[in-house]
Amino acid sequence: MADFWDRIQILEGDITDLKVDAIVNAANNSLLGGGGVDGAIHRAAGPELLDECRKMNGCETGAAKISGAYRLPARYIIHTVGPVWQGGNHNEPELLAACYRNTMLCALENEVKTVAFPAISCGIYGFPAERATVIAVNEVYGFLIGCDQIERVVFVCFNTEMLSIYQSVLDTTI
Ligand code: AR6
Repeated sequence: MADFWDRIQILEGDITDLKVDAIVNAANNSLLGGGGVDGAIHRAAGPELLDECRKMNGCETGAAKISGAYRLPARYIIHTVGPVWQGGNHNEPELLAACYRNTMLCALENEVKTVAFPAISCGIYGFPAERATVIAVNEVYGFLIGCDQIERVVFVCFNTEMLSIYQSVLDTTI
């Protein structure tokens, strides 16, 4: 087993390039694709992904559902639906925390050992990046403490600004 701190990593890049057991998709309730990372994942995985997603009956905000990854180097995609930011008084923090927890539970149930997350809700859904990052890091950290099966969690940042937010949250909150 790797040292605990080696189990949480951050990197700047495109999540569709990662060869991990599961990448996480920041999807919408329909699970039928969209813009942002969702669009990138569907484009890279190919049309078979949409065929499978059509049979999944959507996904509630805060929940997570797993599919195959088709043409991606990953084995699975775990789709989760983050909250749309509406000012912070509409349960957004709790719903975002639920996305991370339910995704980790889904990973556990499917014997996934390595998972890569994008910054759920931080793009089109408008969640303030620092607040979202604190939630992401705390939920994943708390989960990993009680779980040996998941060996590595990667937070994938799409640009340098997001990378430095994750870096400072990791340096200060845990
Ligand atoms: N790899 C890693 N991160 C990425 C990539 C990528 N290829 N592309 C974008 N990001 P967003 P949301 C980052 O908007 O806010 C879709 O239409 C991006 O810079 O993808 O949860 C869905 O269908 C940002 O930091 O997801 C929903 O309707 C983060 O991923 C809606 O957008 C999340 O941005 C979900 O919005």
